[in-house]
Amino acid sequence: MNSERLQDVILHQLQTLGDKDQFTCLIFTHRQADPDALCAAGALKLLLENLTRPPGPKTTIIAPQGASVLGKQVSSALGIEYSEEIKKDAVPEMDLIIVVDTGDPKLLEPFVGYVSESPARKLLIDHHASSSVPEAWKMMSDRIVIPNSTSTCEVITLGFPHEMITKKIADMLLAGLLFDSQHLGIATSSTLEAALTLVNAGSEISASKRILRHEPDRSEVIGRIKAAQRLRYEEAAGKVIARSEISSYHAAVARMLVEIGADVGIAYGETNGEARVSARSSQYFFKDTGIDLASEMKKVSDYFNLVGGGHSTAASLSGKMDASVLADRLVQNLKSSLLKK
Ligand SMILES: [Mn+2]
Repeated sequence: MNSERLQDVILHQLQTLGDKDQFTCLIFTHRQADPDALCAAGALKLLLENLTRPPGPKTTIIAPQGASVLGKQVSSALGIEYSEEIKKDAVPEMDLIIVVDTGDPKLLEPFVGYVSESPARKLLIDHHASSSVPEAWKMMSDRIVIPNSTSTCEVITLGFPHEMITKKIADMLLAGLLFDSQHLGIATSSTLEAALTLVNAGSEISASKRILRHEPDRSEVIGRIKAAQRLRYEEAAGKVIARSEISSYHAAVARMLVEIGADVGIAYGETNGEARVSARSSQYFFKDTGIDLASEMKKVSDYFNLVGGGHSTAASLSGKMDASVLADRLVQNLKSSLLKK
């Protein structure tokens, strides 16, 4: 993508809206929004205001089924307001719908029908490889998908001229970029280029890292300890796959399992009547074996007709199903992939 293409696409979409005094816009994140999704949405809302003449657009950010723990923490620190709900009859009235950081339309549930049926102009901005498949997002009028980007915030930073990026916008984009690039641990040259743009706009890496620092509360600490008590592991082809059943904090527990040395950590259990499975692997595991957790998770979710996906070293799935059956299937698939290597 050349550096201003995203801005051009948005300007073109705004032109098609005609000479309205004020237009209305919805920005959707994926469900259980993470810092990259919420920061991308918050920054885009401000960029849209700067692209239009007063009174500017009326923009609402919708995080279907709310935000993750860290998503909530980051949005309150940066003043990103979002809503979990939208009335069905409000959606067809919208002029523009933008979906950010969402690798599959099903991750907009329970609102995917609202979005697909709306006559609004629709734009997808994403970095998940699954979004680059042409069939994935037929409902959108335009798509900006850069699978090599480590975050949606990186895509947005590089998609606008530097002068458009104020300190406030940069603070949001840097937090999202740091989160998804694992604090620059998997940064590419364009991640660094984007980070430099944001730092030059007045944002600070140390301040963004502080916003992202997660202090587990007592219930999370107890959850992690319980998960440690229930830990089970298997070995295949010299790799350790650790898993534990827990009713919440799945992402934190999966990460913890990798932190203590497992090659793959899997946390699974039932939350609000729905199974959740979260998996993490080390970067070394991915480099060494080529096993991509996003596609492994998608295999399991497709098999059971559920929703799942993510990135090469971090993926999740959810749906109405016995969580341990899903975890068993994932472990079996991982073992057979490992033994084929
Ligand atoms: Mn992301």
